[in-house]
Formats: sequence, structure tokens, C-alpha cells
Amino acid sequence: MKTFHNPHQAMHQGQQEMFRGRLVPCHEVPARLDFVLNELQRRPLGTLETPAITAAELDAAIARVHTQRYTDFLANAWDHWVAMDPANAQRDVLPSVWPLGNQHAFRADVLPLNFAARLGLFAFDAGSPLMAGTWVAARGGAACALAAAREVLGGARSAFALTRPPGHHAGPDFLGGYCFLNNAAIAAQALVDGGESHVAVLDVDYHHGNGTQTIFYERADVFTVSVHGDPMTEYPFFLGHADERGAGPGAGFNLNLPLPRGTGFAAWRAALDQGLQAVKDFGAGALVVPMGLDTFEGDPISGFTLKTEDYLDLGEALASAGLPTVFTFEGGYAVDAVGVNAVNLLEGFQRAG
Ligand code: SP5
Ligand code: ZN
Repeated sequence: MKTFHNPHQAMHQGQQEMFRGRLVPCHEVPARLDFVLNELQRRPLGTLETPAITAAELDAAIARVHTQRYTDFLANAWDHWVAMDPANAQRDVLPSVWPLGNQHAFRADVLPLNFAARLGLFAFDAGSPLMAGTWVAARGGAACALAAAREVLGGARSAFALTRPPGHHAGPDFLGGYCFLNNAAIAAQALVDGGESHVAVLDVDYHHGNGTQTIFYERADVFTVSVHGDPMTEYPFFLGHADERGAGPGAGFNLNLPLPRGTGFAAWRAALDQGLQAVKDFGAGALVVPMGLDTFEGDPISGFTLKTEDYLDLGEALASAGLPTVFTFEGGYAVDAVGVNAVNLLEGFQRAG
């Protein structure tokens, strides 16, 4: 399978994230991708390319899943921040004030002029710093997702979008969880637009794919499945429960499989099989896998105990769906293991073909 990598990924390089009242060094760092690229060099799966996508094509694909108000905000956020104070050019931006939801009587329909307020309107956590290169880097990641979807639409069995920053927590009009543009959703939508009537997203990141779920929640053409840490105790906390089954025309087309912190591979695999069966029952013609490696036993912020060799098995299980598959790169913060684990998963998939 081809890998599409983002030459701009290191332009997004956060210094610190807010965690339990303290600023701690960011977990989501550019070096994560270097480990994947090194491992791909050692064990090639296919050619490594940068996406050949025009700016206009990319804008159109992004606009299919994100609102104009949100992307306008993202495109201008850094300039707005620096315009407030030239000294801000040396500082990453983190939000510090939020409107919560409409049930709290705060308004989301009026876009404040104040930058901090604006950032709070579009961000759901203080763990996702934004900086000068964020927009260019995020667009470069989205371009990888679009290129991978096109590769699969063109007849390839699979393609790997080596996206960074990650995407599955980003919603139609919000960022969070280190994510700005939802790469997996952009790929899924591109598959629909390319003629696939039934697309499934099977999210294997440790964290619930809340952004992807929200984007497709009322749709019957994209079935979203996520196997993840139970939101009662695990990030992103406010979505990802088993009773969220979709709404309106999308009723029945979302499946959450939350598992307790501490879950090991056998139980995790059983949940994956349940997800795969649901994908089969849905009649998917193509699959998108937001591939998080933060299910690994050594992950510093997560709580499952998958081992390096389990990822070969996981890839093989995903191949059993027998579907053209786009992989996007999501979490995985045991940085020196993320490359081996990612390539194990992809190699397991490829070998099973
Ligand atoms: C893409 C992705 O994996 N995003 C995850 C974002 C998680 N950010 C908040 C992490 C807080 C987890 N706290 C764990 C405490 C470990 N000492
Ligand atoms: Zn994650």
C-alpha cells in the first residue's frame, strides 16, 4: 500500500498542554511521525508519496465536513492572536473560556470579536495548542487523507494517510484532543463523493472518535464505529457511550463499544469483532480506519494493554472485512514504539490480503 505523508507536519509543534491544572509538555509531537517513517523505511509497505492535491480540491474536501465559520476561524486564528499583542508571536495559543453548550444559555450563534472568546467557541479542551504553522500542517494532513481516499477509489486495496496532526476528535466546527481537521471524516466523505454509497469508519484509537461520530451522526450513508476507553473515566468524557446509536436518518448508524481502563487484547479483539460484524451487516463498500496506537500497553496517557505483536493480529482482523481501506494516523504517545506498532498493524493487514 502507498503511504501519503505530510511534508508540513512539523510546522505544528506545540510546547505545552493543560493537564490537571498544570502545563505539561505536549504528548502529540512531530517526532511521532519520524518513528513511523523510519520503520516504513526498514519494512516498506509500498511507495511513500506526498499528496498531489490542489488547494482548491483540498478546500472543497474540507468544506464537505467542516463549517465555513470554523475554517475561516482556523485560517485566521494565528494572525488574530498575534494582532492582539506582538509578543504573542512567541507563544502558543490555548483557550481559557468556554460557552459550554446551549443548555447553559450561552450563545454560539454570535461570533465574538475577542480572540480568547472566539477560540473558546471553537475548542473543547485546553490540551490542543495552536501555533503559527497549525493551519498549514493540518491542511497538509487533510491532503494526505484525500489522496488516500482517491487511491482507494482508483482501485487500490488500501492506502495509508500518515496524518499529523491527528483528526478524529475534530468536529464540524470544533477542535480538541490535538485535532483540527478530521482527516478520517474527510476521507470517508471523499469516498462517498467518489461513488461509494456505504462507507464505514472503524475507529481503533484508545479515545472515542467524538468528532467523526458528530459529523456523521444523522447520516445513514456513513456508519461510524468506535472501540475505546469508557468515557465514564476516559477522555473525551462527554461522548462515546454505548447508547449513542445515531439520530434522525442516521438512527442505528453509530456504534460505540466502550471498554474499561485496563482492558487487554483478548477482550479488545472481541469488541473489534463485534464492530467488524456490524460493518459487514451495514453492507459497507469501503472502510476508513482512524488508526490510533495509544491502545499500546506502554502509552503514557491511555489504559489498554495491547502489545507490539498484537498489532499484527489487529491488522489481519481488519483485513478480514475484505474492504478497500483507508488508514489515517491518529494517537499513540509511546513515541519510540509508535512506528513499530503502526507498521505491524499495516503489515498484518497487507499480509492477510
Ligand atoms: C488523537 C488523540 O489520541 N487525542 C487524545 C487527546 C487526549 N488529551 C487529554 C489527555 C489526558 C489524559 N490523562 C491521562 C493521565 C495520565 N497520567
Ligand atoms: Zn487517542
